[in-house]
Amino acid sequence: MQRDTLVFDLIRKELERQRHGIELIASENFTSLQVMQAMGNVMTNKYAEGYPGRRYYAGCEIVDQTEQLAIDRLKEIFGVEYANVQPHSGAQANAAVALAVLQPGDATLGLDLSMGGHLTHGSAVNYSGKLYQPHFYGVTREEGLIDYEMLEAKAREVKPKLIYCGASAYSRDWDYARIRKVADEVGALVMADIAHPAGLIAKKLLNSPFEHCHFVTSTTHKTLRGPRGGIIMMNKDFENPWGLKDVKGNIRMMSNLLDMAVFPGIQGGPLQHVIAAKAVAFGEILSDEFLVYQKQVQKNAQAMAKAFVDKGYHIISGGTDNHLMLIDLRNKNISGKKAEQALVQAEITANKNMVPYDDKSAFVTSGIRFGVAAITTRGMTESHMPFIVDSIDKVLMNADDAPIIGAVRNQVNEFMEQFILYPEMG
Ligand code: DSN
Repeated sequence: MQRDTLVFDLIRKELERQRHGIELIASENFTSLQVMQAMGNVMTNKYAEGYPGRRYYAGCEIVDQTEQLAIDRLKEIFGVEYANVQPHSGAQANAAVALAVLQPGDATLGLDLSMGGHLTHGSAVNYSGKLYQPHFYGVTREEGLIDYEMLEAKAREVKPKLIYCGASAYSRDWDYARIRKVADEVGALVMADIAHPAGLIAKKLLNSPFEHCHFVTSTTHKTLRGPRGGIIMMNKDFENPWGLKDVKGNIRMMSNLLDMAVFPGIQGGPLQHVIAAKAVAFGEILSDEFLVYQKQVQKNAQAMAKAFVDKGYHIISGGTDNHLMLIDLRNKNISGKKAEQALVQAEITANKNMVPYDDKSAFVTSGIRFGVAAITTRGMTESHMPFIVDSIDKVLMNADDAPIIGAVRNQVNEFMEQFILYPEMG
């Protein structure tokens, strides 16, 4: 068969784009070469519905071993009793927890999307807002911090069955113990979605949700730096408190209900090639090198936040504990949409984002989100952050000036030459 040069040429162009630009999308990263190689392998050919040792297909002896390795390594990383590595994405992981725990129409409580939350935590346009009865908490107007008093008041008022914590655009750590306390009071279960800070939690640089939250979900490709995918974990497997039943009417352990919610609940065949790549990534996360990386992520984020503050930018909550920051651009008279578009011209990639109490729509927004996980993987340290912030500032303050933006782009491309990406790819 003829090689499909059309597609492979585009893949090559994407490699060049990634090499030459500054990647600041907070949910992105660069996998190691071995993680990427593990993803493109013959396991993509294998059907393996079910779980290791109990599949609906023959010939699963080898993929059983990679999946078991991924499960064992993930349990070791977070010190947990239960792990499911099959969710195709974070959204799927969250859907599986909801399916296992909730009945249609049940009340849920999550961080409002417009305050930094996630679509799958009850947004009206997502299954989580259509099938269930979503309620929301927010952040305080002044400090931009999770409004725990509001969360507690809402929980007492609506008595949710499930409380979501975790966010897509929140730069501070979480008080999981406080959330669990009110959850116990109102009879709710708690799910932490740690997709963004998972790498920092893995290396104990942020609070651990595991002893306080019944379920923890994550993606594997953000700060965990693995292939795209999702995971579900529980600190301890537990007998479900409400006697939740499987389809046959049997009361099961939560691990059984979660496994069944992933398959056959919401997914069919697991992506065994991606699970192999997850196993490789989890091996990397267990290394000491990964701790060095995560510490640098935190230092870079703090250095970047400081450089922005020094230039008069308004960071929501005033700074960051993790790998990202959300900037309210209203005092700079530029929308998030325009900022994103101007930055792309300079080959700086970031995404527009609503800020708390935004007066603009989700398509325009008043904010922009920056994350440093990807540039830290490229080898950047605190000393490189001022150049990046200067470049961003120059673009945003001259968003309609093509020659100035062109000059910044040239400087960005030259700057990036020192951070080699995938040299093995030529
Ligand atoms: N909301 C996406 C992000 O944080 O970029 C992930 O689902």
